[in-house]
Amino acid sequence: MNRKSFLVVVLSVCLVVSLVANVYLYLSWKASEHHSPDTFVFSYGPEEQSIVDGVLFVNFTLAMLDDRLYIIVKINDDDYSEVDFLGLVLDTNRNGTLDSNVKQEWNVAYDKVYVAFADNTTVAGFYGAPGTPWVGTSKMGKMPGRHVTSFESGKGYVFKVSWTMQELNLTQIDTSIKLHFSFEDFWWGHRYDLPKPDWIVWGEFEYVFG
Ligand SMILES: [Ca+2]
Ligand SMILES: [Ca+2]
Repeated sequence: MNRKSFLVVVLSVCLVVSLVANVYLYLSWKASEHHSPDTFVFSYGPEEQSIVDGVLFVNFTLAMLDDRLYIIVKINDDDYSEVDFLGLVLDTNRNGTLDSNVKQEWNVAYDKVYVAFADNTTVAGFYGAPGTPWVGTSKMGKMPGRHVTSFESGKGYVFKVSWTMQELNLTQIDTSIKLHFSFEDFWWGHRYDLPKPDWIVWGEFEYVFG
């Protein structure tokens, strides 16, 4: 190989390496632009709840894709009831805390409270009377929800719901949102009495999406 051919080979190799590096960088950039889903798992032992005999798991998977927040929640409840529900509170008034909406003053921007019944209906929800940190439901006004629920014996529930950034009052500079959840399992007498704490689990977390 003469000197000229050798240089051509070296330059060709450099070009290929550069091309591969650029493709890799492009793919990395694409990957970071599309935030990968995040998972949050909560567990409640038999001493903390009466919903299942063993440990109850509430498994959140969230993803911010194309300006839409997707939420998937798996709960290993062992029996279906149309009035089992997942309550969600999202910090949509963007003050960094999850606020009670029980008082409902006309000039206050409240956080979003969403009730996802197992039968895909929803109703007005109320969050956070002092000392009762779970979501309560209105007795009237049940309507089709925007969520989709499935129940499989031996596995439990999967709740799926999504909102646009605009619906959640999020802008491009926002990088996280705080959430509260409550899951309430049906028990006999449920409709005529106060909720029983051991039929409810709840938790809070902050989802960082950028
Ligand atoms: Ca149940
Ligand atoms: Ca708030």
